[in-house]
Amino acid sequence: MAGRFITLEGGEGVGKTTNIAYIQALLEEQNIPLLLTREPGGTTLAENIRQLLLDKEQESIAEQTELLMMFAARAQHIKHVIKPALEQGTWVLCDRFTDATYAYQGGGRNMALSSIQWLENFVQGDLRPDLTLLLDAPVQLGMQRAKQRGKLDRFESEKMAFFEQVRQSYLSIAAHQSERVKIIDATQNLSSVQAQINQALRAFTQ
Ligand code: Z5A
Repeated sequence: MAGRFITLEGGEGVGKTTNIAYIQALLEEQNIPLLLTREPGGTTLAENIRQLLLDKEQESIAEQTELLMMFAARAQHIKHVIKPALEQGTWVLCDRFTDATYAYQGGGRNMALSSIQWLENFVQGDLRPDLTLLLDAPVQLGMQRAKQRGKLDRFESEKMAFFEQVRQSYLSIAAHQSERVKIIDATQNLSSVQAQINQALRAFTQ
């Protein structure tokens, strides 16, 4: 495909949303046509699934249901947004993708990695991110930052042990796929985080 696919990953409050505009500016400086999107979400139906997933007032969601809803939203997103953009030569910058499923449903909820792998192949075919920026910070720090923004959603209301497993899963993915996944130390102040992002993107676009 002509466009490149970049994803942004990390636990709660590590600064993904904060840094998206910065990454957008860096790529647009190089005249790269870019589409910003997010998961779960990115189409009307997938955003509706997102609302259901984040709402903590409804009936409890079985972990199998949660996993299938993540991939249902993803299938819709890939077919209607991500693939058409990449095929046209537009780059796609996505706030979270399947690494989040390995980290949250695999690491956090202890679901079998073989089930996630099967769904990944079924839904994505050979589509995988070309570059992933993993913003990493201790769970406590990310949670403190996330809490500053107000009410916690269904995921953010999980216990610390859950988020620790999520973080360790992300770090394990980065260790095994170091060509694709670049770790950004998100404990630093914003300008230092952005300097690291800049360096990783320049290495990728050169
Ligand atoms: N999920 C899943 O389980 N499985 C999947 O397959 C997928 C997702 C795709 C929604 O994700 C939930 O879906 C998510 C996982 C699950 N769980 N949760 N929760 P989301 O991406 O929409 O939600 P999120 O992870 O909660 O994102 P977030 O909390 O918005 O975090 P963030 O975007 O990384 O952080 P931020 O809003 O940019 O920053 C937080 C605060 O910190 C803010 O006030 C900033 O000004 C401040 N900040 C940021 N960087 C810094 C630095 N460097 N220094 C100081 N302060 C900073």
